[in-house]
Amino acid sequence: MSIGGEHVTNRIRGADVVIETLKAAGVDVLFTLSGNQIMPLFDASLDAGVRLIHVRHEAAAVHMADAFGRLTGRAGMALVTAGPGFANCLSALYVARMAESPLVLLSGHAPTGPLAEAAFQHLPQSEMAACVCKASWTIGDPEQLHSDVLRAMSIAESGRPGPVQLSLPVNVLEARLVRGEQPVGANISDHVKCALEQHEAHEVLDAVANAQRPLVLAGPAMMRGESCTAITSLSTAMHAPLIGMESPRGVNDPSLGAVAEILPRADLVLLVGKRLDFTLRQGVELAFDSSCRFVQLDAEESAIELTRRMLGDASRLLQTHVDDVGTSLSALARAAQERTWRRRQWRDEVEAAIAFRPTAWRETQSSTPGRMHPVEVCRAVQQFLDEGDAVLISDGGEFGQWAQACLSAQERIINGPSGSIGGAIPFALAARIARPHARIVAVTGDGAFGFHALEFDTAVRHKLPFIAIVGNDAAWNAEYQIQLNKYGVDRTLGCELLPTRYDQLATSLGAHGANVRAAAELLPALQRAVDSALPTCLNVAIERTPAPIIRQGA
Ligand SMILES: Cc1ncc(C[n+]2csc(CCOP(=O)(O)OP(=O)(O)O)c2C)c(N)n1
Repeated sequence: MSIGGEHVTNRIRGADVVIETLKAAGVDVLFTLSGNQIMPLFDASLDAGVRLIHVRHEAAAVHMADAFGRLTGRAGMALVTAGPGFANCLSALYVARMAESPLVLLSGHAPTGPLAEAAFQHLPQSEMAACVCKASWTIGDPEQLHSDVLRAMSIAESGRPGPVQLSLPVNVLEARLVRGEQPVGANISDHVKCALEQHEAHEVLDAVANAQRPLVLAGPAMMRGESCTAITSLSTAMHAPLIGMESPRGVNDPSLGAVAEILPRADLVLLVGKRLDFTLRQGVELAFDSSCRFVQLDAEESAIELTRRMLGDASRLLQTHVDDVGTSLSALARAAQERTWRRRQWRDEVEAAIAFRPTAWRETQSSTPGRMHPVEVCRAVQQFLDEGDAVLISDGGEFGQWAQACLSAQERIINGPSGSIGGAIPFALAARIARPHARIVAVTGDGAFGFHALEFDTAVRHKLPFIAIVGNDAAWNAEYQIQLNKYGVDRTLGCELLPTRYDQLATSLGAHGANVRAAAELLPALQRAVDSALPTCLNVAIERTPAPIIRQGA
């Protein structure tokens, strides 16, 4: 059979080009929710052997791609339908953007043409996504599918990583193309990989060497993968303590202990892929002394510009370098190893501040019968995490802050500077795929759990076991605490929840569940969760406790 003289087997759909391109680029899994405009891509996935994880809400698919991207360093892939399916993703894209997480969102799109605006589910998708993505565009020419998909992945992964959104009109996906004739694109990346020149690297090192109390501050992407290894070895070589900043609570990030107290003593801050933004303020003031100087390495000129505006005084910004920060870091780490550095007691002081937790927490117990204090929960969970390789996932809210203060694991995913809640459960499913042999533990408040609780259904269908610990205080406690503090005990409104048995919700979906009322029950419950080999929800009754703000004097 032939079409227009061409043998039919030479002709493939645009959708096949997309999926074959992804497969050849090493993509094995797409996080997706079906819809009219993307069904050709589902069909193409069948032949290519790409795994589809079909979720219950589009935002969950983006959160999963986000977590996958953070854990692997490769762009996680989400696939959603046009219009409303796409629009459901915007908040999750913002989370990924702020967490500097590489992902590509492929969205269906109404057919292009003169009547496009009158089409079913038409939206200006690229324009909408532009606010929360590194790049976004619509592919109008089927011949561009191959190179544009690769380009999207490359943009997502390079420089400051982040989400990229590609809209794929259904007529483009259904167009017939001759296999293998699409332009490859010699340079598919917009990003030029350049590192610091050697003399520039030495200028940076000189600034640190001349300081008494230098700090290295790293942004979210710098605290993952190879960048994390390079920045840790740089900081170790220079005896300049490293502070990784990933939390929306900034200098009050409970996983950084009492670090807020120490920042005003720094005389030089090396910002590495770290924007001088709200996270580095205490109230309205910058968290540093006015005599503190800055050196900045960043992939984006806009981050340098922001520092200038935040500081006001240009003389405080000694050096700036716009480069591929990952490559520059390796160059810096190498150059730093060649020098002799003096040991600074300052480094011990900073590390002690970060490690500081009130000793009273070792004994903390609940004063409410039938409810645990978050610290009691964390003591048991930490024992469990210590037993093997683990990924800790923490949502926001007050319970999440306790988890971040008290728990550690080899790898950790938190909501990130967006401060958005609700991502923990989808993060956990993707972590199971990225880390098939690790213990995956997601800690979440009951409010945040509700956002994507039905992803337990996805986890059961796709056999993705993990453990969710739902701190159930029957409240949106973070907001309840604001009401108490700001407006008074008589003016709390609307932040109550029911003491729902979320374990029963999970078991109704085919998962394992247990209701835990005492700290002594937790470790056995965690062990039973592992033995079940099922996704597990532990409903854990906790006190309504405000999040910790850690100070050494307090
Ligand atoms: C998407 C989003 N919606 C709303 C908020 C505001 N918010 C922050 S914490 C919080 C309460 C969280 O409640 P829960 O998950 O139960 O945790 P808790 O504070 O009770 O421990 C809310 C509503 C937010 N940060 N992100």
